[in-house]
Amino acid sequence: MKNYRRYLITSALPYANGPLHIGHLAGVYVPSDIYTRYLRMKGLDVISICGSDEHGVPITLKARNEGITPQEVVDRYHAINKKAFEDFGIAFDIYSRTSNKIHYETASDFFLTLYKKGEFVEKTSEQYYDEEAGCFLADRYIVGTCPHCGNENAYGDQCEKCGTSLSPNDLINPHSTISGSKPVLKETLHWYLPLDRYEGWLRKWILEDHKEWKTNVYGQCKSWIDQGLQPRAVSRDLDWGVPVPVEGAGGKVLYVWFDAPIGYISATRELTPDWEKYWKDPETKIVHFIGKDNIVFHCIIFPSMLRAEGSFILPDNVPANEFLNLENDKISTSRNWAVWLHEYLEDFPGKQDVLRYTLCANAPETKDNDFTWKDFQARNNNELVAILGNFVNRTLVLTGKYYEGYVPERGETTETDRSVLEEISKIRENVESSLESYRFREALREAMNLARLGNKYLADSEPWKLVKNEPGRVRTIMNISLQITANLTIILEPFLPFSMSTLRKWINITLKPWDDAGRDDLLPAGHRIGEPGLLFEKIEDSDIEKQINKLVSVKKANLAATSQAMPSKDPVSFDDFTKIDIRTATILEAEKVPKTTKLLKLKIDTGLDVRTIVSGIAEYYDPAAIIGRQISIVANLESRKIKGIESKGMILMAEDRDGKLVMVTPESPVSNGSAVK
Ligand code: B3M
Ligand code: ZN
Repeated sequence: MKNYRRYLITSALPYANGPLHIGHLAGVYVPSDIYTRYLRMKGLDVISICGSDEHGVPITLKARNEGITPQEVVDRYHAINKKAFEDFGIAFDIYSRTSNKIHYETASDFFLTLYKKGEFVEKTSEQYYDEEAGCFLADRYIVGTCPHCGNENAYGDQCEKCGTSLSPNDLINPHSTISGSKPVLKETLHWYLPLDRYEGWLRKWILEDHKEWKTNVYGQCKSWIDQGLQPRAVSRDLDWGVPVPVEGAGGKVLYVWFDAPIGYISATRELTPDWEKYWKDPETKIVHFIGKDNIVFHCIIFPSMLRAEGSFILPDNVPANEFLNLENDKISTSRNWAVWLHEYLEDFPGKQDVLRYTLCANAPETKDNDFTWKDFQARNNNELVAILGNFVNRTLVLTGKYYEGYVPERGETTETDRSVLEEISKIRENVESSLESYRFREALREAMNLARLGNKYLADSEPWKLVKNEPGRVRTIMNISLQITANLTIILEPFLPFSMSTLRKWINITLKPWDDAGRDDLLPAGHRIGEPGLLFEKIEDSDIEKQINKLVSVKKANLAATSQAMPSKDPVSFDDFTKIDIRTATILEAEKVPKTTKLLKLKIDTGLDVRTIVSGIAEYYDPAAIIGRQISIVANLESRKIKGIESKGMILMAEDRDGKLVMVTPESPVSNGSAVK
């Protein structure tokens, strides 16, 4: 492995248009913080860079919705998010922002350099324009009716109700959210980064030279490159962002994904006049921590920009995580389905490390993962309290009790003692190699093995039974337990910085360098330790229930907010109504219609006859589970051929808001063929 002179660690710049939640921490910031703390403890030259991403359309939309300026939006969330990071011990060297002057200069210069070198392609295209407001409209500024689900407030890029991605052309009755008028197409000029020119180079750089990248990252890059890269517009018609620094480009700004990664460079410039050595000297190792939705920008587009510029080095690795779900559902800001960091701290004050621990132990490293409150409780109670806390507590309490808080002399050691002491260095090496390959879950598990080792050592050697008759032996056991404790404050420091700092106070030592882990003399005999407290406390069922109830209320509120029933149809006469013959019936047989995903073929006893009905319910009902079920049918519907099967009648189903179909079943059993009226 190459030895680098210095490290530049970046963490994705969160958008300053909302607060941070556990998904952010688990995906990006906990791993980047662990990694950075580890490198710092190794005594390496490392800087950790982050800041707010303060441009982009969603910020302008939020401002419009709240009747404030985009600057006010980003000021608010920049402050909130900066504080949340500090509260959770995410120790960046700088937390900057892309609305800073230095960023405008850096991004603007970067664009100009590429522009002057002829690295862009200029192209005119047609974009939606609001003639009343006199401005172009980003897709998000166009709303209309979703052609798939009828939602009248679907955006020009996506319907948030049914999740379909759309283009403004798909919308029925599209209108501008600014003036309400119907948008028209108008020509506009933009600058494109011709990614196609970099395809061959990217293929070699990533697919051949970086085979060690995480498989999720490598795989995404490969699929982008294999599909063929297209020129990407790097400017937008918008009035919020870094102005395109070219004459005649009034009303155009840099695309947020062009300026945001340059934000890493601006932040480094803001941090140190020596910034260039971090960005331009090949002796620097650059690592970008991001979430999976940012892979293409960090692995394909930004590197192409850097390469086009010519004087920058490229990242050595881009360890992206997958997504974290919450209680089996996608985290969503608009649906308020999240654990917000500031709310967590209100409910669990002082328990930052418990969350850091759970999120790392369960990080979505190779696939999406689920955060559940039950797992959070179990991790705390069964691991932090029962293993780590228990070991530390016993060690410190016994030292107080037997030796008035002075570290006892270590006498002759047994083979077990020696193998326990030797194990510490091995654990350190294992943690190191996991961290170096960005396997943080594994690193944490390994680090906790030191606490497990200590716990087992104490439990097996039972000093409390020997203290009367073998005081010399007990001094040795306690000395070794204390050395393990001191080593814990090194090895667990990157993961649990709050608790380890507390523990260091109790044992009266300062933070030691990483490479000291493994030493058996961190606490010399005669060293005085302080009064211990409880490192971790049990989390009660009632605390967890409270959190779960909170989520249940969110689900209910969401349901109520979206439960607009479909408008009623035109009136019909009673006579017309009685023409429809609705009857009760029982399902006798059910099977999937081959080569279809939605259809079931049902054999039905209608009381009048036994007949076949084909019904589009296969996505909601398992054939085996509905045999014997009583249902209601339209008995006199003209028969139809569906996939070559004669279907006589129709089963009545209630269609839920999300399109889910539910059978309309008599409340208690009735004879088949009973009329429903
Ligand atoms: N603001 C992160 C996101 O997708 C985006 C990252 C920019 S990193 C240069 O939330
Ligand atoms: Zn829809």
